[in-house]
Amino acid sequence: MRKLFLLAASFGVLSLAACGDKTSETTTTAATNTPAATTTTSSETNSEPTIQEAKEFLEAAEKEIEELNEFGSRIFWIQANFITYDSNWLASKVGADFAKLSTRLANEAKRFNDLNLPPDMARKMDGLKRGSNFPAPEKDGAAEELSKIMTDLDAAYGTGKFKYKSSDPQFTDLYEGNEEGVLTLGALSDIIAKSRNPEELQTVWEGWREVSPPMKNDYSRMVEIINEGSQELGFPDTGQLWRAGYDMDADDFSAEADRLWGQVKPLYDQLHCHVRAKLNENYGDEVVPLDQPIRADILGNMWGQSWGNIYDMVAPEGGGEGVDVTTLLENAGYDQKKMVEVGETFFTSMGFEPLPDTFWERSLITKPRDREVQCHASAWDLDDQEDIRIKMCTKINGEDFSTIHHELGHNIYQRAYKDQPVFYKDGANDGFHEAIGDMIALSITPEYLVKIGLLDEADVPGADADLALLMRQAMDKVAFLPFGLMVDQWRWKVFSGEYSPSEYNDGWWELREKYQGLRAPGDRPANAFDPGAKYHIPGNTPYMRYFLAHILQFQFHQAACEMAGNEGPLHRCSVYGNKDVGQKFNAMMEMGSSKPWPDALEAFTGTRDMDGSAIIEYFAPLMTYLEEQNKDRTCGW
Ligand code: X8Z
Ligand code: ZN
Repeated sequence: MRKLFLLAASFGVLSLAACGDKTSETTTTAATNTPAATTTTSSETNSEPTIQEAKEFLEAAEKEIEELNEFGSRIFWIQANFITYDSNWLASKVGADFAKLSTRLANEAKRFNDLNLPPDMARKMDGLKRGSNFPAPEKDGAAEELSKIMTDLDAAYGTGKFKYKSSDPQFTDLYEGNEEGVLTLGALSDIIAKSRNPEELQTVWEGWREVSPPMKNDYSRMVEIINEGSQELGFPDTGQLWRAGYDMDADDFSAEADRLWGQVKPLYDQLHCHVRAKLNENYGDEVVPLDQPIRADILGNMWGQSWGNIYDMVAPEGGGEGVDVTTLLENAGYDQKKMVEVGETFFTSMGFEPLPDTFWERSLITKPRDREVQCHASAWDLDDQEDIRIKMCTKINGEDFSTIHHELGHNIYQRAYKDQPVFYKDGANDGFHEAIGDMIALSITPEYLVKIGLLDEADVPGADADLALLMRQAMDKVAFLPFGLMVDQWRWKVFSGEYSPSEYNDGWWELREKYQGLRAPGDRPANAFDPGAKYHIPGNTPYMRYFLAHILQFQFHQAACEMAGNEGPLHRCSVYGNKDVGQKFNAMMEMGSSKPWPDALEAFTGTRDMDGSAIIEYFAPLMTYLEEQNKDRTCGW
């Protein structure tokens, strides 16, 4: 849950946990034993605080945060890599320390509210006053209770399993050394990706969701705690706190998300219509009725969030084959490490420094057989300097090849802003952080694959394969958009109380249907807590960032390709080897969160607005094709 790139700052210095303790109840009581508190002289003497005191407060706060960051990160790293009673205990303890520090600093910062601070200091104070994304109230024991719940939820997800024996020979490998058939999420996801048997898909899909009902009480208790914490920070609820982290009014941010969705929804609607029709051809009316939302278990992904694994069912006829990266990796005998090495080469080709030796010594790249690991991929920065790493139970396939670029993008960003003060060691907004590596992965074109020796020149698909290439991308990127949006629509409603605990699951499906046009394969049990079966809910990671990233990465790609003088279609453009683009990209990343995000966006793209028109341009030929395919169909659900 608490990977480091979430740890330091993010519009709240410590976005990982939160809260306060006895010593933080007032700004003056903390004076005795903390560096930040040593600046409280003026409040002790009842005089107005000065700008000099504010400056000293920020310097002291920075030191405290840096120290706890490194200590805490190393504990969280151990916990995520070895989930045991003791590592959970440690993570829970240090999480409470973060929570307390965050709340104490937020409260202390309020002392300077009436000062007319220079803009940079005001920005740092604002960040501190937003506390963390999961703030606990100040009262005794709240930080500890919150941190334990968050640790337990994360561990419950990371250790989740379901016993299922498939008789399908393509899954024999999953049972090697595991005759009992107790499967982890990785194995269950393989079945969802590859099985075309609706009964099997339903069983496995429902089976994984048995991991989450036990989380529900903890989750609702957590919501109570962080809402109280948010209110103490001055926000009506935690959703408002989260939405306040985008250099604009919280309500304006909701409207901004709606506006972006409005730009891309027509494209999603066309894709949905076509995919449902193709699934209907494969599965028939009973499994895929043409006037209903699509069953969420038959889309090749455990959450129906990206659909690339069922590309074979929707491949455009006569549109060429496209390129199947999984097959290329297998044919070339790549192992997991080689996949990461090649990912690194993309960044070095653009002028970025190679990853440090410690990256290779300390990262986790393959799934260990003999211990519990939080397998959800993440990127870490352990010392806010050079100790960057990834943790990933990598599979040798195209999806994970992209995810490697995604994770390395986080690491490259972290290293780019390492000289910023700790308050600004973060993305321009959280969507930027998620978009960096994805933007690079958009440059994995057939021509690029030739350059790295994965594809023969003679096998580069011609223009007749453009639709196939676009369809492959759309199945992942376009399909993702409404999922990226709905996860936090759900959380915002949970935080505001619009969904009470008894409505958690129905609310989840209301939004799954509304935005994605999906439905569960069968009735859900009364105790179901399906949101808990998606990592970011028990892992407590905000999700709107991924929606934004899916918009931003196409904006970045479009701008980069323009810089590179690309004249062909966007989906054939690769900025591999382009050092000018690398330099400009780095200039944006070096800013961290020191400036409002529109400044960072402008530095790279020349525009100050997030804008869905780049993704629309990218997929324009596919849109035309989809509209043609759908013209006699009834779309919608
Ligand atoms: O969680 C992730 C990354 C780590 S930040 C692997 N992603 C989201 C997900 O898996 O749900 C990347 C895309 C969306
Ligand atoms: Zn990420």
